[in-house]
Amino acid sequence: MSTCTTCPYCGVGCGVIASPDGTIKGDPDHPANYGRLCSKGSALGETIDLDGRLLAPRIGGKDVDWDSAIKLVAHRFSDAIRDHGPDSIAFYVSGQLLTEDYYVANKLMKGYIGSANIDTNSRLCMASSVAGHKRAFGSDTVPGTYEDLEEADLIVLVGSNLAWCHPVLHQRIAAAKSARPGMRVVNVDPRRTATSQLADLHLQIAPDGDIALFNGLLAHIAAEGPVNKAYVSTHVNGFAAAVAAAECSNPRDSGLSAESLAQFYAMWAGTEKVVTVYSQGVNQSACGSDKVNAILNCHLATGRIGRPGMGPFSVTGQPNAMGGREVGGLANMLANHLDIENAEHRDAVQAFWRSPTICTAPGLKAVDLFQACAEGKIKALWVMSTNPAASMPDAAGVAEAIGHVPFTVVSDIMVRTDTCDLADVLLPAAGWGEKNGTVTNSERRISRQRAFLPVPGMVRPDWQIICDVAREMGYGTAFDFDSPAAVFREYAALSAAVTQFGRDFDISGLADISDADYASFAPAQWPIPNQKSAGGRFFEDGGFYHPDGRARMLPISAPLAHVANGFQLNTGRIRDQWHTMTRTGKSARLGAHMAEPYVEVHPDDAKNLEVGATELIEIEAGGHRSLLRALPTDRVSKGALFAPMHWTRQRNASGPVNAVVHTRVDPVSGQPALKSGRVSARKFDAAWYGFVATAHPVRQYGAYCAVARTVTGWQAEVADGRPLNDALATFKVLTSVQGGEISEMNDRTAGLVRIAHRVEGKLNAVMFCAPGPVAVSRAHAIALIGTDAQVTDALSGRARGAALDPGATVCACMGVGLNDLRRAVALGATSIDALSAATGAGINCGACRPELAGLLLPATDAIAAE
Ligand SMILES: Nc1nc2c(c(=O)[nH]1)N[C@H]1C(S)=C(S)[C@@H](COP(=O)(O)OP(=O)(O)OC[C@H]3O[C@@H](n4cnc5c(=O)[nH]c(N)nc54)[C@H](O)[C@@H]3O)O[C@H]1N2
Ligand SMILES: Nc1nc2c(c(=O)[nH]1)N[C@H]1C(S)=C(S)[C@@H](COP(=O)(O)OP(=O)(O)OC[C@H]3O[C@@H](n4cnc5c(=O)[nH]c(N)nc54)[C@H](O)[C@@H]3O)O[C@H]1N2
Ligand code: SF4
Ligand SMILES: [Mo]
Repeated sequence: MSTCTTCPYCGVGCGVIASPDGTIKGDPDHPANYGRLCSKGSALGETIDLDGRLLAPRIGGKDVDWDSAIKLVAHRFSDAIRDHGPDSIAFYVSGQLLTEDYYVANKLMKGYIGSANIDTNSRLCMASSVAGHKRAFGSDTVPGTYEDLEEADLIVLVGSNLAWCHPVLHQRIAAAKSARPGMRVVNVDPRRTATSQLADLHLQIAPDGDIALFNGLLAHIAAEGPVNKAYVSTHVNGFAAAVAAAECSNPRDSGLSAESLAQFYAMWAGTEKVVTVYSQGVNQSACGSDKVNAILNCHLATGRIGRPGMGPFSVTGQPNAMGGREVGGLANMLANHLDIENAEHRDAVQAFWRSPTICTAPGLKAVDLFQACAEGKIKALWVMSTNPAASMPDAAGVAEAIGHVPFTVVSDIMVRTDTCDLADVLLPAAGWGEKNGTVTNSERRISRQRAFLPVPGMVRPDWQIICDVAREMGYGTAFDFDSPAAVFREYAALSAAVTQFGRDFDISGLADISDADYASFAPAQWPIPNQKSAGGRFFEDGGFYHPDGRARMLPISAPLAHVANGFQLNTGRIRDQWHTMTRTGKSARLGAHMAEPYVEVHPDDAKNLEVGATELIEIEAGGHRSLLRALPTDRVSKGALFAPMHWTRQRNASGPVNAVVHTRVDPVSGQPALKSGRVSARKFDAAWYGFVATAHPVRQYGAYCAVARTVTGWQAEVADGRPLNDALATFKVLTSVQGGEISEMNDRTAGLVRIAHRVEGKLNAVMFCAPGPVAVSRAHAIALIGTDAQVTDALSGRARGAALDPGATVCACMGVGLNDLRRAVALGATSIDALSAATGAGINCGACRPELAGLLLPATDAIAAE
């Protein structure tokens, strides 16, 4: 039997049809994706095994029963409240919790413990958008819908690598563009990315040049005419001051040429139907909130908002980033888009909850929260569904800070993560496919996640774990829910109880939803004031949420350029991994796209650092360092580096890249500036490099050791600064092999060592070591593991005869490699469709199509993994 559910990764919120045997298909009826899925969604079936799962509660590393774990957690929290007050407790939660989980966590902290020290990883993700929306609209409202992207004549993607991070939206835009060739796409990003390939114009902006760019646009709009005077005079305050401030900015501070600016301004001003999509290149900045308002100003001035095909569109990252904002998951918000600072709001929520208390002031935001941990102010911490020891800036400092907290609880689905490793108590949560609830996507659409797998071991859904702890703390009936439907009903009833405040978020129409209706709930966009009317756009006719009903344009100044030493470190995502890789890292197919952490560096900088392609770069800041594979490319500008955020201590011996990212935040939103670290960089002096393929997990060894799953087991890329004195001993440490036959080939003059291990006639592990980066076919070595291949073949390092090395995987679904594609290009393929026909690449989920397009460009433009 198959089940309709929702993908647990990005904020597109695609509908998925899943079967217990792991078969995954796109849901043709879901309005987010109409049947499409990207590579991560398609590979969900490969990530639901129980390998590495946390299946029982643990205290101090030992399995215990639930009763002992819940009692300990509740009593330690209650003791901390009694001895040090409510603010000595902190929850750090996640946009990957379901709405029901999030609602009860927030209710417990804000209404019962009586503190607002609950913040979420959305602080690292959406906080600047929330702040910008609230300043402009009086509410945290995303006005548009996905259809606007298809109806627009111009789409501007600012700080968004949509092709890799919201692939199904990217595909929807690509399809609309090929159906309507007049549609244009502009990409604003200091880096050339897979998304740039869809764009008619890539504006390779200076880091944080966005305000200069959009202030210049506003000044242009004011001077050249497309101001919507009727809209502004009826619905908008602050026009004159915003324009005056914009006129003080120099658009050239964006780093763009006068020609590019003129082209972009003419395009934007001259196109009524324009959508400006923005993401982390905007939010994750020390001036992120101001960037958001600089963009919103242009849409408000032209009245291009809330009508089909136009509007600002902040795309959310996590599957329930939007839901978390609705339930008040951030330390400075209350449930239902109500405000902590507003006494009437507080009273109404407290009255509805009939709670003994309610927080009266905003709590600690993520960076401050972990700072308070470091300072000993937090006596008990509960981390749920997020991995801050890897994903927070200054990750090493955060890990140390968690170590300072006398009592740390982590709810996760995995036993080992960088954060789980620091916990006193681990609570096993039900994962995707095992639990029920709702999520809200980027276009405000609420969809059900439904269970389709048996619940393994002792795991419980997060909402239930939170309620168990709350009950044990003595908050009894307020947490006596017997199902996620019951939690959802209360949440919707809260929405009904506070309609007098007239907030944008309204799901009062669901207050009486029955269990059966909840079970069969079809995706619906809020507002849902009653069951018959749902969805739509906001603000076409004004109706903003400031007390006077008008929007506010804000005077925004561009940040002062400051000269700094070293390299600017930009960070972000790759197509086939999700965050800290606890789930996507299980799929060999996804791992094959990019199997190790890397850093994009401009070829001139690489030359100056004397680092060759595939050598290692050591980046350093604040006494911490990270080792990454060098990828010289002019996709980044001189002086800039780009590294993906995904690799953690579990997968790279040198630890997460966030160890070297600073904790600078946006003063308005508290969101960290994760895209603009300052680091020094040098070549890592490796005495040797190695590559290992094995049937079994790798034990990390050496300064650099990046491990990944393969179709036949595991692989590791290794390097160390100390000489390789005993290759065999090193091989045994890495592979943990015992018994069997070992064959070693040594070329002492060239410093080459090759080792193969066979057990009962089957190849179990191979290792290749060399003084420089190891040049053997990874695909060949991996393919031989578990086969009866001869030692000479295994140690030859490349395929014999006609079998050619496919190269790094580009198409994860069909397993097509870069070399396969290059060969097809060499044989005459000149279009994406021809490449697909020749190799099979791109025929399933289509997420690699931007990379296929890149391969058809001149060599230096290719975006695929090299
Ligand atoms: N494959 C994959 N998809 C994901 C995720 C994942 O882990 N993997 N995570 C999800 C989550 S939670 C999120 S938040 C989203 C993030 O989605 P995106 O925001 O699209 O992804 P990022 O790679 O973080 O950053 C986007 C771009 O911002 C650019 N940038 C850096 N500095 C600036 C600047 O000053 N100005 C401008 N204009 N651009 C700049 C970077 O070069 C980068 O290409 O992705 C979601 N989707
Ligand atoms: N340098 C840099 N750092 C960044 C970013 C960046 O662009 N650059 N982006 C930031 C952004 S936007 C985000 S959103 C964060 C994301 O960072 P994190 O939230 O830390 O990353 P995840 O790997 O998604 O962590 C989710 C954790 O929850 C666990 N989990 C999965 N399902 C469940 C469940 O159902 N219940 C429970 N209890 N646990 C579960 C997973 O195993 C995993 O350990 O990273 C931020 N950090
Ligand atoms: S675009 Fe991909 S990752 Fe995002 S929801 Fe859809 S299938 Fe999942
Ligand atoms: Mo995010």
